[in-house]
Amino acid sequence: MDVKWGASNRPKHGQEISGDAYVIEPFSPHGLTVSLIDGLGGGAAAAHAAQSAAAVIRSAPAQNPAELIRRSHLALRGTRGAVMALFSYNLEHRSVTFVGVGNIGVQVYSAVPIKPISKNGIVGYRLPSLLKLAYSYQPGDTFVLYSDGISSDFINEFNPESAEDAQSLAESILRRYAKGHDDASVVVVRINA
Ligand SMILES: [Mn+2]
Repeated sequence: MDVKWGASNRPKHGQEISGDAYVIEPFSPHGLTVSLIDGLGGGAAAAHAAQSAAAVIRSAPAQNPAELIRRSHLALRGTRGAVMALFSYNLEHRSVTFVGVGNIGVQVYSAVPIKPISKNGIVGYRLPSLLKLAYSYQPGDTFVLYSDGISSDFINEFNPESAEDAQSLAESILRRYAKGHDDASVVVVRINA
């Protein structure tokens, strides 16, 4: 596959466990589902909510992203709830769909503008009408999902032409831009140039 990915997740200062979770799940024959989930609040209760949504996605990564969010909404009833965003790639057709609920940051460095937006809401409590966005991507494009524990300052300071691999990119964004007072996580998907 002409794609590489990486991720980094760190609890806020003083916590053992992060309330953020991510999923990076290839599926047959040319699919890749990538999601970042931020459980509301912090600690074990937030982690439980985020991990519940992650389990829903891992159990059916080929399912369309809006359906995965609806299933997560049902699975998260009675939990703290979560915000989440999801990309589903077709690596053969170089197409990707996006669905997001709540404040997961999305930055795409792309040859043709790709600017997904999420609807306001909380998975598990208030599910908005879901907006499924579809894009074509190009070789060399880089997709970044990040939780609100990461400062969006990285957007203008990161050089998308850099040869850094996806994993070191995720780690360096987290190291330099994590706010400290919240769980922080970054997922990077780089399409090979
Ligand atoms: Mn957060």
